[in-house]
Amino acid sequence: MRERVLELLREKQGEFVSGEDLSSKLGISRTAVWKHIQGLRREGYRIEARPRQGYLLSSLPDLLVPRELIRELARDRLGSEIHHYQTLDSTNRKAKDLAAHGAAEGTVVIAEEQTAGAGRMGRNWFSPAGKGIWMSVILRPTMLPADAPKITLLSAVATVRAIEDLYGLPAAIKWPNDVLISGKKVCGILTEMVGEMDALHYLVVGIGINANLEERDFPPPLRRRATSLKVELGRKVDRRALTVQCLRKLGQVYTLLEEEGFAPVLRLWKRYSATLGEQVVVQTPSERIEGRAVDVDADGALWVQTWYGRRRVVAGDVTLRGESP
Ligand code: BT5
Repeated sequence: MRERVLELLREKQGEFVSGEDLSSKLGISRTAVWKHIQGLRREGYRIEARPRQGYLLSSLPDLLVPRELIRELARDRLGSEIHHYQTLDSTNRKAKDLAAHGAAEGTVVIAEEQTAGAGRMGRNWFSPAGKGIWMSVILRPTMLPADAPKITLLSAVATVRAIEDLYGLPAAIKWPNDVLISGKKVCGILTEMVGEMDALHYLVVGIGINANLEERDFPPPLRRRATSLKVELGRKVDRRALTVQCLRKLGQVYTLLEEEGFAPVLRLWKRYSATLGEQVVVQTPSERIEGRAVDVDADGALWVQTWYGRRRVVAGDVTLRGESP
């Protein structure tokens, strides 16, 4: 019933709808209408109430409410099921839980705030309330576990395209998983896989985008290296539109991978790369490699030309020349 009250208010957005109208259209009492209005207000909908005029929906909540996202994603591949939380330790952790219990491909977990947002290799991801997009998507691709890194590259492409489409900002990808604007990190991606040696069960793609953080919101050690869309644009962004666009692009590039293989995805990745051609230092789990980033191959691995030959890197952290580590 709450949904139907909202639908009627939405139809008349900008105009008052009388309580009497609502109660007769829905076949409920005016007190019941009032209760639903109160419920919607608690969810963050701004609804004005005036004697004799009724109710007016003046704004939607600045929250990533599933109902608002699902409406927009009705014709898309991902996001038909969305779990939204005010606070979670980590959306990746929650998504893994749900996937382990059979959640379908395309299920999305979103939190307004994460208390233990995860980066790669046990690092933390700073995720303050209401300021970013902290979300995880469950995918169940038919691929080998060794192919999972391709999904990280693919997700970075999708995010860059969403940012470019909505804001015209020149975002670029630092191998493997960072999205940068003006050389600073605006988004990080953490892909986690659950499977056996030769069978991938599912993947969780965690995407963290700094949407509306101000420079002062970042802890001091991050300030030099991190940025947000708000900082870059000089205005607040609509987190809902950004979430929708990211999921839409992710679905599209994922379909491209399934239909045409990794080659076209890799071409896109290279177009947005901030890494290729650059002098880099790569810290892998076992060593430090210095040289020029010359290629990313069909498996998503980075090739570095060093003074002693070419090296292939499958996992590691890249520092670009001029960037502080
Ligand atoms: C990443 O790791 O960049 C992956 C981040 C993935 C976060 C998303 S949010 C939704 C989902 N749920 C989760 O729990 N995680 C995912 P890595 O490349 O290891 O980078 C981590 C490093 O980035 C940290 O050590 C900091 O230096 C820096 N960092 C932390 N928070 C940041 C932020 N909000 N913006 C920019 N840089 C940040």
